[in-house]
Amino acid sequence: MSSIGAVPAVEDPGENGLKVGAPKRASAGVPAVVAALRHAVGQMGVRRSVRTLTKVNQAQGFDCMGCAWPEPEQRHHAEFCENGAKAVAEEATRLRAGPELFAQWTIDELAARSDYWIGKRGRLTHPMWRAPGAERYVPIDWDDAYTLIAEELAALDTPDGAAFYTSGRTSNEAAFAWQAFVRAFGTNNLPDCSNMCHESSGRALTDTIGIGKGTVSLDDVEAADLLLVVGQNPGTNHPRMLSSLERAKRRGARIVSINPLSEAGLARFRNPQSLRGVLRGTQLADLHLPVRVNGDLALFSAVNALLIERDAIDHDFVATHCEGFDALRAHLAKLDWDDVARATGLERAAIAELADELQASERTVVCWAMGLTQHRNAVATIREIVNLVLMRGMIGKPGAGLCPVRGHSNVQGDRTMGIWERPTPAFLDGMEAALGFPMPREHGLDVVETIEAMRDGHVRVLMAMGGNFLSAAPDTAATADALRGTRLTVHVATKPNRSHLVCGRQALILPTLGRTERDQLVTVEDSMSAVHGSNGTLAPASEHLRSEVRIVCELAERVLGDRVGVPWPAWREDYDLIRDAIERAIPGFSGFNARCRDGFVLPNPPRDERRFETATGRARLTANELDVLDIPDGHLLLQTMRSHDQFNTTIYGLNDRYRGIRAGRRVVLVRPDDLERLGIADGTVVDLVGPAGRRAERFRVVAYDTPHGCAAAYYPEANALVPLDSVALESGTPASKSVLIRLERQA
Ligand SMILES: Nc1nc2c(c(=O)[nH]1)N[C@H]1C(S)=C(S)[C@@H](COP(=O)(O)OP(=O)(O)OC[C@H]3O[C@@H](n4cnc5c(=O)[nH]c(N)nc54)[C@H](O)[C@@H]3O)O[C@H]1N2
Ligand SMILES: Nc1nc2c(c(=O)[nH]1)N[C@H]1C(S)=C(S)[C@@H](COP(=O)(O)OP(=O)(O)OC[C@H]3O[C@@H](n4cnc5c(=O)[nH]c(N)nc54)[C@H](O)[C@@H]3O)O[C@H]1N2
Ligand SMILES: [Mo]
Repeated sequence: MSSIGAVPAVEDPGENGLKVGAPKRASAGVPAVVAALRHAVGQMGVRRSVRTLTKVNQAQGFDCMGCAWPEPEQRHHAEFCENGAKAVAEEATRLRAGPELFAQWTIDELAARSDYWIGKRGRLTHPMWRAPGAERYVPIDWDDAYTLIAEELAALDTPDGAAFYTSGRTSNEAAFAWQAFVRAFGTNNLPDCSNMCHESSGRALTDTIGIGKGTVSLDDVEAADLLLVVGQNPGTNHPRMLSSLERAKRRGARIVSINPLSEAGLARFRNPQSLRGVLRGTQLADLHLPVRVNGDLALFSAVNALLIERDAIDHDFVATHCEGFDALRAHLAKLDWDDVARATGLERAAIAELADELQASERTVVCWAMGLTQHRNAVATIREIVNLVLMRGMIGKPGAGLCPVRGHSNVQGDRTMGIWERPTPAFLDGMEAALGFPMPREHGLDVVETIEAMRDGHVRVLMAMGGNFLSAAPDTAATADALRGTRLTVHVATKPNRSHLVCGRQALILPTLGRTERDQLVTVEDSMSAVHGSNGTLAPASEHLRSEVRIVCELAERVLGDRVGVPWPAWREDYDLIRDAIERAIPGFSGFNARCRDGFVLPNPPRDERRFETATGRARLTANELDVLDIPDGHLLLQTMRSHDQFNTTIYGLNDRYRGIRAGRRVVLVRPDDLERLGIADGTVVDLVGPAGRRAERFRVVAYDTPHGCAAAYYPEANALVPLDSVALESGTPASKSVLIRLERQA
């Protein structure tokens, strides 16, 4: 096994093909339809494309796994977007990564290929096993695979010697069974993708409004008169959100985008579902604030200071529902505007313009995503946004509220089901009452803590329900070493990925059904707390695939026998029984089986009745210390982001159409005058050198409009640069959007 960095600096086809053009000024439109169909037909063929794409997000169809944006009440006959079509095509592909693939190549040879190439091998078809120290994976029976896992788990000194990761595609039913199994086994080591994603949002919101979720519905978004879109690129990552923004816009809403980059999706949107949209498009953002990377805490502190100065405060709301106003006012009165200028890179006039917009608005919605959550000061930044929304009384009324835009299609549902390393005592009480066995109370490990525990030899078995742990995690080389130090790594997956190729002493790949494939009805919860069913319709990619629910229940039976009273075999046969257990265990699910077919919205006290389940029953205004990241001479502050042709670590293609980049991903975007200052020409090939000599090799410099001192590169190629211990305070989320780097010319 090679011990160097796990992501090789290779691209297929050769990186010489890389082309850079001008960034686009509009999104979607005909090019999006063409791109969607090209991907779909390329992977699935014509007939299968039509059969599959017409089922996306329909009442009788399956929930699109492209993102967690909700579906409208009135569904369009094509309720999906370009990137949803790519996500579907990627799963419903006719290509197969069967035992022949693993016979032909050693594990190291596969690991030397790019993520793009690995993903394009197709769907996994058989359970595969890497024997101790073996060079290759070989097929294994399901039964033997379960036995191997049971033996390794039994050999641990303590149940805390294993960790059980979850990615956010897992259905509610599978997630519920999975956490029940893990807690019956005896640990809360349930790290999940949320730890790297919206954990900072959950922490800030729970802290201040008493629930770790947003407070708006789709109707609120469309009824708002002002929408802030902060640190989010919906044109690529939530394209269906653009339709909602367009509808809001038609009703006269104003939109402000706050982002170091001027993303095409927020400029002009050509709605492919209407002729007018295709021909003319709608200008979405009225105001764009090119904030410096990591500058949002300063920006929102400054805006809040201005609103207080102008007395643009909803004093009734604050007096009735909030605490901490006087302390916040005193804190913001001391705001240092030089710090604000340094952190945001914005003129005071531009910040005042944002304050004007907020002051004029009766119904404001603030949307945000990874541009805010993946910084050291992320939790404080989101609390500052809560301050804004509370002081303006923008919670619990139509057209207003907080809207963290979730990523994975069921990441929010997984949390509701208990995929969480820090469950509350109340949650565990409910679960114990419903399932009848005692649950561990001590908090478990999140993603970063799991990596540290593997490194230090405390966690010896890692099992993952989906995802790509290695490539999603920070500090790729450190994570790879940690994984290699374990006794067993197990991945339940639909397609091969890098995590399968950097193994423990033994390793298993267990192939599972995807969303598109025939199984019993499952349910998911979207970003706005709506729960509904999802029905796969395609024949499974291979006869050897098992559903996630089945895998969990069979494994639980093997590992636990009848140690706890859960009827695993019955759960596996009839998911209705799992939903009955969910109904007993988790508030808000009464009548679950009867209601899930049509869908329903979970209770949300702040939204529904302006009730805040905090210690005092009031929403908390908080004083947050400014935390300004200084960029030393010769350095840049790098954010790691998604291209238009990827879903997290799954690379659909090598283009980032809206940003004008084609046929390559190893690029670093830098402002032209910063390049001049650094003495590096556009087009130069450089290594990115991160903290403590961490290095990502061979990136082409692209001159691009981004604020002074900032840079951008794609995830996961740049993950090697993110130190394991560089995390958001309080939430532990890797600070993958503020990495100090320098550029080093290739010798
Ligand atoms: N097609 C597609 N859809 C997806 C995904 C995908 O990979 N592909 N991933 C899914 C998942 S899991 C998630 S979490 C979401 C992610 O959705 P996004 O959050 O939109 O994803 P990122 O590409 O990480 O983009 C972050 C945006 O934040 C901006 N940004 C970076 N740093 C800062 C900052 O300091 N301040 C501000 N204000 N902005 C900043 C970047 O310029 C970029 O526009 O999308 C989901 N949907
Ligand atoms: N530097 C940097 N790092 C980041 C981020 C960033 O912005 N910058 N973003 C972070 C974020 S927001 C997230 S959410 C994480 C994502 O982290 P993960 O969720 O771990 O990663 P994905 O790439 O979404 O996982 C893709 C794999 O999931 C498997 N899969 C797909 N569908 C299914 C299914 O239905 N069932 C099962 N069992 N497996 C399936 C496939 O094998 C596929 O290879 O990455 C994080 N890492
Ligand atoms: Mo995410």
